[in-house]
Amino acid sequence: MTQQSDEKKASENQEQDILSSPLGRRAFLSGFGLGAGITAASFIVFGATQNKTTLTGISPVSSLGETPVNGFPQPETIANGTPQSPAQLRVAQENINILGTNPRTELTRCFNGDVPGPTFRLQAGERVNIKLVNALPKNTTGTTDGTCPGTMDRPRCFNTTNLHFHGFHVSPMSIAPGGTIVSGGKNDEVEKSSDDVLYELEPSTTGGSTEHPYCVYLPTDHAPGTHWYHPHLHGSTAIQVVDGMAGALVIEDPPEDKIDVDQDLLWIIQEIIGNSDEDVYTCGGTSREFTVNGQSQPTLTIKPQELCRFRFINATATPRGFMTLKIQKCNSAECDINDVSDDSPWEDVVSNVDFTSGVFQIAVDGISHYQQPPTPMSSMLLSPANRADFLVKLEEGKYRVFKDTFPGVGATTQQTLASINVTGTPVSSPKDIPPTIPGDFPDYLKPFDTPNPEPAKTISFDRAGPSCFNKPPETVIPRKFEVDNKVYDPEPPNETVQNVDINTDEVWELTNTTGAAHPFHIHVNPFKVIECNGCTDEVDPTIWWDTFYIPPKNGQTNGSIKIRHRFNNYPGKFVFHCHVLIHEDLGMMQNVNVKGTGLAPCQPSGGETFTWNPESPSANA
Ligand SMILES: [Cu+2]
Repeated sequence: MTQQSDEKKASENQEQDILSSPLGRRAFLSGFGLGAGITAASFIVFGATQNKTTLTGISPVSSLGETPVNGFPQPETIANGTPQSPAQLRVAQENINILGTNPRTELTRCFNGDVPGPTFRLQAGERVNIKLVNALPKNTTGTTDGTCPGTMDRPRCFNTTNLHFHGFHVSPMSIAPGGTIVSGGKNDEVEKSSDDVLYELEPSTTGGSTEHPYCVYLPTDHAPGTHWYHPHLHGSTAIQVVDGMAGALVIEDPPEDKIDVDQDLLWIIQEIIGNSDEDVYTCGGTSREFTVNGQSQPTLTIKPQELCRFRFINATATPRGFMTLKIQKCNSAECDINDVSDDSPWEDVVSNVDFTSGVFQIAVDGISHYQQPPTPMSSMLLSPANRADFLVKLEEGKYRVFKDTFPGVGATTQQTLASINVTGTPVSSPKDIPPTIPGDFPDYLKPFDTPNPEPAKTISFDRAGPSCFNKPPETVIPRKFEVDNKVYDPEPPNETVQNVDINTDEVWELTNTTGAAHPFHIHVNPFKVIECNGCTDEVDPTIWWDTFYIPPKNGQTNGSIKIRHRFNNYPGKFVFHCHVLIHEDLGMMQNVNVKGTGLAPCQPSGGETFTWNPESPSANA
């Protein structure tokens, strides 16, 4: 290794290891303990932004959802709207009270005055009708007139927003006034949008609010499962997601495939950082205790043998959000919930292979393991944006949901996310965990019936410039995150884009030339991971993902994965990117053009089609 590459490696480690240094880690963890454990250092970590001014005149609202289950918070569920009367998601800046073990208040941009945002429970074949209202103040970062300019390698437009329906197999396009099908545009240039993240809803420059309707038509054969929505305005995605702008999208099982459970519970994991600015993008910038459903270490109380479905959503945006998620039991008379020592009496739950008790995975990224037995598993790698569903049936005792470190990601922290008390009289006639998961793959998720071809595309994930982002005014060249050594460019002539044909499938090889892991996420169509170089665990090639981490470079060897995916049903333009959203905002994103004829936006299955040809992007067929 040359001296130069040694230095590069050292700086990449520095980028990752701020929180894993002995002082940093101890300080971070001690902040969760009882008073005696709190040191001066912990206040430096947690108090980093406490001197900032906060808005006055806004009374704090509770982040506790409206439908707690035995004291365990659940986000409010709101009904889908109609085209004439859409459900409303109103984005404004509010003080949020985070309740629970370590209460705090955060000034955040949020949906409908709450964090997380409301839950939508939907059916396949349904048209999702949402009006997004932007009541944020006008932009001030990098602009003098409140509009949203900026370059694609810097944080920008913190008060411009939009919506992404993460995990949905739907059209990525919009409709302009007059009916032309388009990708992107600002405010009233676009009449309504499906899952178009290139659309930008700027705030009002004269006070008041702006608004935009979404019409997201789920196909009749959409797989039921756990997904989520969040803003996706390139340059402010990370800051808005750490603010707390995220909510659950649950597509319900059809009645014949529904697993009968006693409790169906969302677990939305967030690191809510309010009143933030470019700090979010710096190395070792502001960090916070992670929450579940907007609470610090909430407690779920259930009965022995009660059957629960847990739907975990990793709604985080920074490298700290990588986690090994564990459900652990206290195997001692007494356990300290925050004990992270090697000889801790907390041990991963042991699952019985006869399904009488334990923790069993049934779905990943919103797609069930159809016709397979539920997988005994009480520990799972979860990258930012991943979801995982489990059937859980526990014996009497004390349990915790623990966020452990992620292999190869130095920035990840250890923390207890929640407690589970299993107590009381066991349920008299317990519900059964099914021996196989009911339902079947729809056509767009059927197994591939040909051998894996050679990669059609090889795409690298790269970093340029210094190891840390520097807040303006910058005195050094900026840190950039890139794909194929280029920062994201949304428009021709230098558009960064991959072109594919509709209703084809391809293998892509994704390489990581950096010392940090990058969770690859692509919109509209999920993928299978058919090969991984650098993964610590074997990857099941039958599982569909919409987000999977590309392992970091190890020595001189790049990390890499090979994925295979289809581009079914929906022509148009969408994106793939790193779901460490601070990397996305600093440039690690590209467009995808799916060329050909297929379903138009806001159309039901079998409805009107259009042809997308990037040489004439406004042409309707
Ligand atoms: Cu990344």
